[in-house]
Amino acid sequence: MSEALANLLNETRQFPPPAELAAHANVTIDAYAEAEADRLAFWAKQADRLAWSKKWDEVLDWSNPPFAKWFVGGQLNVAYNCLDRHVEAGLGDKVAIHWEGEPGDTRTITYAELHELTCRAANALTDLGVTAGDRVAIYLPMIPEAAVAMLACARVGAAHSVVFGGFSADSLSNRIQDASAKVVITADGGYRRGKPSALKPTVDEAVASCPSVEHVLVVRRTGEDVAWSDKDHWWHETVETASAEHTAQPFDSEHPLFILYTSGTTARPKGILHTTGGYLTQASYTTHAVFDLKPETDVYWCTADIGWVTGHSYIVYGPLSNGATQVMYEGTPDTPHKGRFWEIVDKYKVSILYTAPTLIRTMMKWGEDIPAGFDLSSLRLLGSVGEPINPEAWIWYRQHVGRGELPVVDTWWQTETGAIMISPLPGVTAAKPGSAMTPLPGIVADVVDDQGQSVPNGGGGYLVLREPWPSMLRTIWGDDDRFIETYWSRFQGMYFAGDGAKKDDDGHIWLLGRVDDVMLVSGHNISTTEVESALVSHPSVAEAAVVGATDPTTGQAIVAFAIPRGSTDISGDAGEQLIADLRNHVSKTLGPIAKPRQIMLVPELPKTRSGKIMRRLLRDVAENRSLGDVTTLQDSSVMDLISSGMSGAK
Ligand code: 6R9
Repeated sequence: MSEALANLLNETRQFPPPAELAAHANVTIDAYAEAEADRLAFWAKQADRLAWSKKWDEVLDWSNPPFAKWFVGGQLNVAYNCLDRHVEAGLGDKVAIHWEGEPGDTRTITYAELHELTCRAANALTDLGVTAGDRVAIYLPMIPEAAVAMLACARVGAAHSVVFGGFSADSLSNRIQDASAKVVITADGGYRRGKPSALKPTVDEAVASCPSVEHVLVVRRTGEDVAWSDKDHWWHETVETASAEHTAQPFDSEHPLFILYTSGTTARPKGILHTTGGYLTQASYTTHAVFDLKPETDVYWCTADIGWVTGHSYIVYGPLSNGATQVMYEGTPDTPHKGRFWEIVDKYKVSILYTAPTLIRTMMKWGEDIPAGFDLSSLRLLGSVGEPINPEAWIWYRQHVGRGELPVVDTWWQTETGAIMISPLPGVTAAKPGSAMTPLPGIVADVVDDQGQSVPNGGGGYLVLREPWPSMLRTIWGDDDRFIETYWSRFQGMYFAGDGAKKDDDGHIWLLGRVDDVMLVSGHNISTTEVESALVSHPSVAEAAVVGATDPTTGQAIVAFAIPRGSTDISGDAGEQLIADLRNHVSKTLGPIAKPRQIMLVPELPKTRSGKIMRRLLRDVAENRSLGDVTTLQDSSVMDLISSGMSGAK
């Protein structure tokens, strides 16, 4: 990181935890010292929060790095931990899921009911020939059956591979083939933006090129007509008629639990493999620690899709292993109106809300009047995940959703890490807007320079993890070499996360975006995140994405795409004036080197299904290239909007 830009963000605001929360927090400051004194004993204690059929002999086997084994010799069943043990503890009547369909239909599912559904699904999978060690692909909308399908796989020891509903037939087929999945669980369709959106035709097309698939299990959700083959079985005719009796069998701590493909912005998708004991230990502990979840009183809502790792760890395994009551929502935030999220918070009295910066910035764009129209007084904690949250978005979230008083936990982690790694603790940390702050107890993260040397406070470089952690990926499915090459070769003995980061003067960690996205302008490294945050700090900008485009004089030049806030006038001269203002604003905030060569005002940005901005496509636009692979885009029409606007640009 160049010196001129090493300390660009002069963010000095800091928000201590509310006294009331701190006084009753699940985890206190002592956890850091405890973990530091004996990291493995600390994790063993967290593993003890789960029910094991057989206790482990050794906490960590790291004799063959980077291949870790956690809780070696231990045995447990993940579904038992998420369901049976709560029912056995007398909590069968407690609501597990308040489900809200996009059209407004609802289902309330207790732990006893979720257990029963999962047992039936486990029996149905067994009847279809699924046994421990098999793989099952799941391609479903956000309906309770998605959680049931995952838990049923875990129950019988089959690894699930969840693929975002809405990915193309090619993407689905590649993922099914890579894992040699035996069964696919899907639905006729789901509801998106007010209408049924079919899934089954995509599965039919994908399965045609997947010889490993023996059966397709189809949930009826929309009731639309579907083509039918002899591999197909209706969920309601197989699962719902199967026996409700099923005894969960324990599996080895290192038994595969799931494969999840990273969105892969450039390369071939990587099948990230997670296993049983370590994964559940950390997913469960972090839910307890970071969200301060009190299962007796909280109503928790994570707005992620189940096809994203966030849905795995913080809708299914983390909350359910803790016995939480949660909300699950099928649809989009603006159907049928822009207040839908706040209406849901109000209706179910949600107390913990976990969402993504993209959503917060969208809400900023729509304006604060919308959340102000609902009663959000049930909320007591807010979380963010997926991208760096710009300081202004953080402040807006706290101010307009959190009544100016709620803690915001900005949680850094990855599909590969399996669970949250760097985050404030809500009862301990005085959070700074835009910073993920400190590694959680038991996690050893650092920022290093090109040579792998730890940078001093105030310095920037690459985010690494120095010690193995329980929910770490175990390998890339079928490709140990690529696992070593991608994550463990950049720096000797350290996990390379692929994110740029810096330490501020207090040693707190700020994430700066993927290192692949860093721009090199006249010999200076400039982080996309910092320029984007500078743009979002302007009162007229809701959201921004920045890329480096080839430039004959500076090597790369900064090209920015900005979405104006709600009522900003951008017609004619007003638009030109705003662009000029924004270029000056960035220059003033970060220094002249960071002044964008060009700024486009756009209505939308290209995003993945998990809400991450796809800068690669914007780079194609900025460099006048035809677009690369768009199959992981949430909405492909966005690129037409942007490209057509671009032609008139200077
Ligand atoms: C959980 C998840 C991982 C990448 C990660 C980083 C970005 C996630 C972040 C964040 C800054 C945060 N990321 N959380 N960047 N602050 N709080 O998102 O997993 O989809 O695998 O993405 O997302 O770049 O490396 P995944």
